[in-house]
Amino acid sequence: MIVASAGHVDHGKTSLVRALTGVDTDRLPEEKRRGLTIEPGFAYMTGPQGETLGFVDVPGHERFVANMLAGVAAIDYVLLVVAADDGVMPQTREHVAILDLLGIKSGAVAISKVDRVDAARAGEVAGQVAQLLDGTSLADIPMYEVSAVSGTGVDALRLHLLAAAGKHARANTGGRFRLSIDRSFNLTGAGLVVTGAVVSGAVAIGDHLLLSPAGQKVRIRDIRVHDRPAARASAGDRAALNLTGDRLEREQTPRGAWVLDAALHAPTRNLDARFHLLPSAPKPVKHWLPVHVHIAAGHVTGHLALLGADPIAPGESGFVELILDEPVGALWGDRYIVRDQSARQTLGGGFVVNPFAPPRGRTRPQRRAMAGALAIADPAQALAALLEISGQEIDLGHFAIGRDLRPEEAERIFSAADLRFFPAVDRKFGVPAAHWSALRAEVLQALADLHQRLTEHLGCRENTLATLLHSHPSVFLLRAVVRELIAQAQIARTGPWLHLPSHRPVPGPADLASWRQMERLIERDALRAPSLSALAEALKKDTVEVMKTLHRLETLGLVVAVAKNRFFTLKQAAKLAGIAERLAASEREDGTALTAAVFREESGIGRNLTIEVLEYFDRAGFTRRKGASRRILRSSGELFGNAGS
Ligand SMILES: Nc1nc2c(ncn2[C@@H]2O[C@H](COP(=O)(O)OP(=O)(O)O)[C@@H](O)[C@H]2O)c(=O)[nH]1
Ligand SMILES: [Mg+2]
Repeated sequence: MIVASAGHVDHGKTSLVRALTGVDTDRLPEEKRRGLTIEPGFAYMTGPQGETLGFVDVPGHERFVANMLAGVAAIDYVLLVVAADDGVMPQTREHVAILDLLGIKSGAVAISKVDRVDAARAGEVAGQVAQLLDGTSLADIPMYEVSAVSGTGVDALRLHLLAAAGKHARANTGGRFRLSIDRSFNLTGAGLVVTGAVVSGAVAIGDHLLLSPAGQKVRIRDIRVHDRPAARASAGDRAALNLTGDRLEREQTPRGAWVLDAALHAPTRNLDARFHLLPSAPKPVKHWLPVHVHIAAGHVTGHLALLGADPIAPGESGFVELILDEPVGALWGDRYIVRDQSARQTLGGGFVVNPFAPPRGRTRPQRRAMAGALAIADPAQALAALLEISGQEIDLGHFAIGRDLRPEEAERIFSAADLRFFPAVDRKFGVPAAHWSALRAEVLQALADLHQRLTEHLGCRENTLATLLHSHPSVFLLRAVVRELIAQAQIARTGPWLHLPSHRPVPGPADLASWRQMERLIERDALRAPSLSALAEALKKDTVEVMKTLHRLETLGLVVAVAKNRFFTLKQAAKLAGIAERLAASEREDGTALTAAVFREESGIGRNLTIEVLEYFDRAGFTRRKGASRRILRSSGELFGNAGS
């Protein structure tokens, strides 16, 4: 069990830890000189039954609250020290508020320096402390009157702490491994060592992990737990890990960084969170308040944005988005503390409900409702509540990481919810099945309406379709639904146009005559379509007139505008797409399949046309360029139907 001290400066925290353990935790020369704790210090002891107690002794001075926060991050037992002569002082209050916000429920109070006061005064201070703790997470914890000078009460307190350690249930040993770094240093001969509290899971020598948010791969070379060599460390331990890794730098291990299982690496700068504003805060929280956010052992600057319109008044709670100036690693339920811009005062804090805040819609009521649903602790219930409100897709990968769900567990929860799954750029999304079917129906209806009102057009582009829908689906969701409808032949795509398969606009007699003539000319050189001016010349017509006709033929789905001054027949475009598809499927020795050089060779359309066509394919969402080659995003059949065969 790890015990953190807390309380006002000079109230005897360091002296008491020394009296309990025999270890002086003020180890820095400056601390010795000033008789003042600046950095968290550490001490360990073992009881008669082998119970281990670790102490984190934190500074009490108001200037070092950030260091105090680093010390109490991830501990679960507190020793609140209040001097019997001074009684409750400002940092006694601030520390208690912080411990309450961090949700720390176990601990003991030491009324210290009782050698300086009479019994009545000690009792009076005990009363003050009880009043202060009333209504907090630490209400009703036991109190001990002690003196580090005379030794009064020290043995009784030590016995109590050892008994508590014996009974103490380890936190989150089931989760994946996470350790919040509070110190790092280079040790001659060993290399980089980081220390901190293991928040979840376990680690063994030889394990491969990641530094987050840096993303640096590391291997665990050596482990010490509570200052002794160990083969493994697990949740609830304080550990020192000796790390190795290619290009590993100490800069990658600042206070507040994590050593973690690679599956939990998800740096973020935007988090939705539950926030409680302390009653002591000077004024309500308004939108975009500049703050210091303390999360795990570290802190970053950033802003608080309100989710919803109403300011949060002192003593009240609400949902906020934390917008951070630098990325942090954080998961669902992680506690955080907010201090004011000048880092003088603790304003409040709470816990993270969504480490991956949506980029938009902060003021929409739906966003607040989503945060509320995500605040639910049980993942299955949270997902159900979320689906009820959102109707939008849910990033299931993010959901699983945020809650540290194992793949089996995630699968079980997702399949129990009535979801439709769909992929988008290496990610997996889900929407309520009912929402999916409603969107299908809406798409079919929108196209039917469009065809009725715009008889001379074959259809509309996908982004135009999006604007015709009242449900405002995301690009990913609409694309997935359209893809399914095309696969089931409920709708068709011809070139850029989406339409109902039955819809065939009939060209007027003049357009039909032009088309017959033009088709022959455009296809005269196989796949090499002529430029607009060459076509006009061949037709002995004015370029602008030819252009007008081509645009009409384009809306009829007969030609596609590959570039501003070049039109291909749909059949040519489909054939070219077929070539691209074939090339992409046949992997070459150098790993590049669909390159411009190879495409030019296969199609015989020459250098300039090759570039025009491939860039058109990129714009049409058929291919995506990566370096010299391209990969296929959707089938040519999905884009051009069977016009090429
Ligand atoms: N008389 C008396 N003085 C104490 C006791 N504990 C600490 N002190 C003195 O109080 C001062 C502050 O103690 P320290 O442990 O550094 O307090 P911290 O700032 O809370 O860590 C030092 O001068 C100590 O010698 C005690 O039990 N009795
Ligand atoms: Mg001290």
